[in-house]
Amino acid sequence: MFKIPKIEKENFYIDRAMKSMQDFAAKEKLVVDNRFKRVASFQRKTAEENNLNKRKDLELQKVRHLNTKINNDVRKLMKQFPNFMKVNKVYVDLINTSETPVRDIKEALADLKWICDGSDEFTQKTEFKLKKVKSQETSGFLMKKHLGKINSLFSKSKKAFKTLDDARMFMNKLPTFEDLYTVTIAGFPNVGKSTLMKKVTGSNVEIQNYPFTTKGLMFSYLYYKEQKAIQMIDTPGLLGRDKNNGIEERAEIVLRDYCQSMIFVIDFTESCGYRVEQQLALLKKVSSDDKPVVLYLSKTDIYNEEDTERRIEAMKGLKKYKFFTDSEEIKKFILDDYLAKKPKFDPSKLKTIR
Ligand SMILES: Nc1nc2c(ncn2[C@@H]2O[C@H](COP(=O)(O)OP(=O)(O)O)[C@@H](O)[C@H]2O)c(=O)[nH]1
Ligand SMILES: [Mg+2]
Repeated sequence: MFKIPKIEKENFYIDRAMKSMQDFAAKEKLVVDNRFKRVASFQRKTAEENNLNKRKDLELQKVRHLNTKINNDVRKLMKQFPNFMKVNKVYVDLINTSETPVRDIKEALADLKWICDGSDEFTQKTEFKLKKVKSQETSGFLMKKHLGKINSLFSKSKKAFKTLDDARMFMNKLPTFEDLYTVTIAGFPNVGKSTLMKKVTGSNVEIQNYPFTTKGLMFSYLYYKEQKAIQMIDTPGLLGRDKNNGIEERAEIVLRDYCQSMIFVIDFTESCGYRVEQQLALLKKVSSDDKPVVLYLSKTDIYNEEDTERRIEAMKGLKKYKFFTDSEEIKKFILDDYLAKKPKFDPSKLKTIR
C-alpha cells in the first residue's frame, strides 16, 4: 500500500542544498562577470563599485537558489506522505499503535513546513539587506549569518526527519486492505485457519507484510456475481500467541474492530498443540459484544471418541455462537451475511475523518 522512499538525516538535505548552491555559484560567476563587463563599459563606475555590485548580484542569486532548492526538496518529502484524512481508518489505527502515531507524523510534517517557511522568510530578509549593502565585507558577513540561520532550521528539526523515516518504514510494511466487507479468521496457530480460508475462497491467497508478525497476513477474496465482494484475512501468529506486547495486542484489536465479522476456529483434536481450555479462553478474549463471531470446528474428519466428547461438553457453554463444521456451509453463511448487511455497509465509512 505505502511505498514511501527513505527519509535521510537532516544534514543530508542541507548539505545537498549548500552543495547545489556552490555549484550554481561557480557557473553563475562567469555569467555575472560577463554581464558586468558590458555594464562597466557604458557606465561610469569605479572598479570597486563594480566589484561590489557584482558580488551583491551573485550573493542574491545564491540566496534565492538555496531557498528554491530547500523548498523543492523538503516539500517533496512532505508529499511522500498521504493525507491522513483520506486514508482508510484501519491504517490510521494501525499506525497509531506504532512508535510513530499519526499525531507525531503530522507534527514532523509541520516541522518540515516550518523549515520551508523559515527559509522563505530568512531569504526575503537577507535579500532586502543585501540590496542595501555598501561594502563587500558586510555582504560576506550577511551571507555567513544567513547560511547559519538556514542551517539551524535543519538542525532544530533533526527529530522530525528521524520520526518520518521510522514512520515510513513501519507504514511500508502495512498490507493493502481493500474497502470491502471483511471477515477475519482467528484462532491459535495450526488449528486450521489457512486450510479453511483456502477451502472457502479457492486458493487465491496473497501473503502480505504485517509489521506485527514475521509471517504476515493472508488475504483472500470471495466473489459475488463475479465481483470482488468479501475480503478474508487469516491472521497467522495473531490472536493466539502466548506472549503479547502492548503494541501487538493493540494491533489485534484494530483487526478485530476493522472486520465486519469474525470466524473463530476451534480444533477439538488438540493436534494444533493447544488445549481446548486455552482455545476457549482466547475465544472469550476476542469476542466482543458488537462483533459477530461464528465458530468453525476444524478437523472433524479426524475426531476420535475423546474429541467428540470434548466437543459435546464444550458446546454446552457455547450456545450463543453459531457454529459450522463444513466449509461449504460456512461459505454460504458468509455470503448470506454479506448480502444481509450489504445495504448497511458503506465502504466510505471506512475512511477516516479527523
Ligand atoms: N485432517 C484435517 N487436518 C486439517 C484440517 N484443517 C487443517 N488441518 C491440518 O492442520 C495443520 C494446520 O493447518 P493450517 O490451516 O495451516 O492452520 P493455521 O495455522 O491455523 O492456519 C495442517 O497440517 C493442516 O493440514 C482439517 O479440517 N482436517
Ligand atoms: Mg495459517
